[in-house]
Formats: sequence, C-alpha cells, structure tokens
Amino acid sequence: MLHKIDVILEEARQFDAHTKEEIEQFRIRYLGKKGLLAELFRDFKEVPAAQKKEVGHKINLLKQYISEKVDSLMASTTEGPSEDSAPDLTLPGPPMEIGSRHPISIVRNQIIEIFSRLGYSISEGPEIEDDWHVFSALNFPPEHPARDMQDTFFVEKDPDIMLRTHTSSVQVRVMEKEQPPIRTISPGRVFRNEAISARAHCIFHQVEGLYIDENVSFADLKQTLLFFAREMFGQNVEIRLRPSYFPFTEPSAEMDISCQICGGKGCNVCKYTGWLEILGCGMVDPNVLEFNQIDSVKYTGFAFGMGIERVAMLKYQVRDLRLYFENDIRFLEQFRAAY
Ligand code: 2U9
Repeated sequence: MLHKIDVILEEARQFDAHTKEEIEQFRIRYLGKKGLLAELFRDFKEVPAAQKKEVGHKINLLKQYISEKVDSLMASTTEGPSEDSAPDLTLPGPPMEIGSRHPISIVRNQIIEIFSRLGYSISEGPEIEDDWHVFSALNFPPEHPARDMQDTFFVEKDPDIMLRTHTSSVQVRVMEKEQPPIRTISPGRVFRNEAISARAHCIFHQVEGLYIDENVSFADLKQTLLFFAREMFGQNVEIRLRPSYFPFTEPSAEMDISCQICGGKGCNVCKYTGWLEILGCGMVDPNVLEFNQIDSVKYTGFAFGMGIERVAMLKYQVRDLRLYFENDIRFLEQFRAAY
C-alpha cells in the first residue's frame, strides 16, 4: 500500500499540463469519484490496524499535494480563449451612452427659439453687477426690500457691487448702447438670498424680454405672450392677466396659463383653480425710459420676465426645484427624448 502511494505521488509529480482541459483530466484521474485517491481510500479499509496511522497520513499528504497542484496549474495556465470563443473583432462595439441636455437648457433654447421667430435679439451681460444696472436704472426706490442684504448677495467690501437678482440689468445695458426700436430677450443666471426649498433656490435662471418702439401697447404685450404660451405649451392653452406691481413697469400684471393637466377643470397641481402662474409683465415705466435716455413721450415699451425653472416645472411637471441642481442621472435621463 505504501509503495502504491509512492508510485501515484511520483506519477503526479511528473505531470505537466498546459490547457484547462488537460488539468481537468488530471483532476478527474486523481480526485474524481472513481479516481485513484478514491481507490486508495477504499483499500485503506483493508490496511492492518498497526499501519493505519502511517498509511492514512500518507494518503492525506498525497491528496493535499494533488489538490494544490491542480489549483496552481489552473492559476498559471496562460491558455487564451479557444478559437470558438475568440471575440469577433468585426462586430460593432457596444453602444455608447449619450448624454442629454439639461431640462433648463432645453426650455431656455425653446424660449429663445420662439422669441427669435418674433424678431427678438439675444442679449447677455455680467452676473456681477452694480446698483445702477440692477436697481436704480429700473426705478427701484431706495427703501425697496430687494436692496436689503436679506434679499440680495452684495460684495462685502463694496455694497455697490452685487450678484444680479434679475437679467433686466442686461436690458439696461442694451438701452445704454441702442436707441429704439429695441426688441431683445436676455436669458441668464440670477441670484437671490433665499433659503433652498422645493419652491425656491438661491440660484435660478430667467428670460426677460423688452420691446420699445413707437406705439407699443398693452394689446401688443398680451398678443405676444399668448403667442409664446401657445408655442410653448400647445395651441389649446388659454392665458389670463392679473393686475400686479413691479417698480419697473406700470401697469404691471402676472400671467397665468390654463392648467394643462386638468384642462382648466381643477386638480391638485393647479390647486383646483384651473390656472398656473407663469410670468410677470407690464408696460415699461416712463421713469425707466427717461433714466436710460429714451424719450418717454415718443416711445413706449413692454417688458416681461419669467423663471426658466418655473416654465420647465409646468411643462414637465417637476415638483421640486432642487432636482434641477442635483444632477441625479435618473432625473436627467428622462429628458433624453426632448430636443
Ligand atoms: C427693463 C424694464 C422692465 C422685466 C419684467 C417681470 C415683470 C417679472 C419675474 C418673474 C418671475 C422675475 O423670475 S422671476 O422671479 N419677473 O415679473 N420682469 S416685467 O421688466 C423689465 C425689464 C427690463 C429695462
């Protein structure tokens, strides 16, 4: 029996394998159910009691040697895939995940496109502004709350410098350079000192519009906004204007659109009113025209302003403003099909 074990061990030592197939054959020959080790364990029953300890020890050492040899051969085999499983290099690669536009960009581009068709130019300007362009030139009285530290981000060392709270400042800069007719929209990022919640953020995006010419009327404003609302939300949409107040427009109004979820019948989105607020607007206050060297007897104008997040919320039924800023891929990828 001891001799038989030595012969098997020597044979196993001599064995060398290159392929997984050969290693598997080796494993089966020694460790398989009907293999040589199983045969030795069967013979072990017949070994006289006096030799059992020595023989049992040798069989265990042989089993351990063979198991380790199988493992190390498997680990060191350099065998590549067989010809059948080799990759087909002529096949096209896996499709690349393509990104999608952010919903704010999609809606901003749509707004720009709609007003471009009405002949509006696009104006851009600085995000860091001065008091004149953000407040004074727009007829904000000195005690207006927006001028307060609570509402606006000022530069600590110079209270004349601040982050713009609206893009109307861009249109003040347009008026400095150009005389009417002026027909421009200013999309851009604005900043307000607000606590972040589902309905408010300290950074958001606006599009403001300005049209100044001879004989511009409130009827022109209303028809322009109706055109915009129908292009943006669909031809069935209705609008209504409610009186409001802004320092830079007189008269001023807020515009609602008929709720697109319930068709104006009333639902929890429109709080059972059938209407959703979308923007503010009005006739440019003559003071604003005069502050900016535009003759307020000869010229009139209208202006409007909207938050892009709000328009996108209404268009895509987004319930929480914070989703726009978190960049969670599960939110963003839902806009892949749009634009
Ligand atoms: C000039 C003169 C007037 C722009 C206007 C609004 C009304 C308005 C808000 C809507 C939601 C800002 O994003 S929001 O918080 N805007 O209600 N904006 S009229 O008026 C101007 C612009 C430029 C020279």
